[in-house]
Amino acid sequence: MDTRRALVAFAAVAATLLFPAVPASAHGAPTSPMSRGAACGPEGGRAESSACRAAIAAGAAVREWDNIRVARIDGRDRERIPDGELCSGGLSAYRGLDLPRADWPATTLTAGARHTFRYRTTIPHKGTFRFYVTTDSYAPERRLTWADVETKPFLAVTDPPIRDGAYEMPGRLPAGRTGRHIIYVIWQNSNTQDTYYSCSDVVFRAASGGSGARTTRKATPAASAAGPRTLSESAPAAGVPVAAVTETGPVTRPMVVGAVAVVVTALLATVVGLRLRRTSGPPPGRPCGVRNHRAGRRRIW
Ligand SMILES: [Cu+2]
Repeated sequence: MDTRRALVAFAAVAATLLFPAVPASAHGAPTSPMSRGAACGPEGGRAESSACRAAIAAGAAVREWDNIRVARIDGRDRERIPDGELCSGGLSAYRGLDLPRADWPATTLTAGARHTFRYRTTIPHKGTFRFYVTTDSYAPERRLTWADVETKPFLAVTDPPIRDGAYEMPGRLPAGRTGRHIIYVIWQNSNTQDTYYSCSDVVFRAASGGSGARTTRKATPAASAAGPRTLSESAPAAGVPVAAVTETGPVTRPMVVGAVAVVVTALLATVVGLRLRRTSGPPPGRPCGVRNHRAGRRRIW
């Protein structure tokens, strides 16, 4: 009975590893505040908005919303990314994200308030995130140029922790802004040659007078203490061989069961090994080799 249950467990684990319900996504993009690519992508829930439809029609590979990256920029963002193409990183596959529109899906935020910025990833890289806000010259109906982006980031974080599949960066939103703006995020990798670009549309409401900058923070940290670890890629293999060996009963059945368990374990080890090798990324100084984790899916550009 126990062996059967154990085998079912092995099969379930193997199936999860071999056929994950959600395809692994590459690289990353901001999800709080939500970036254009992420909002229009399959998991963003805003693909049907008129802005996203127009972007996709103009060319926006939103299925790879997390792949807006350019190699060998080395911090020369303003020299290398042309005016009017900031949101696409100058990549033609994402040119629809550059459309000047006042109706991009936007996150409403309080100017000057604390905010936990989130940048979704499942393939971690080392590097520095820099968050910039648009200046008062920004007008949504005009193409975004470097002159519309402040020269100094209001937040810069190197190698933040990953929680629930996203880099988490507590910070403070820029003060003195009202209305529609863009938070422009540059993620410069240090263990690959890539730099990632993204535009997050936001609407700043003025801080309510009197209460100052204090905001009621949601009690999310509890989850990290007691909640289940979601990154369980390497965990399942640990208990596998033990369960097969401790089986008691007739001599022949355990041997068959043991042989099956060995095969399953070897399979698991291979899969886990491949996954670990993939997540560890390329050595420093080389471009990220993970071009498209949704390989096999049709490109839409
Ligand atoms: Cu990558």
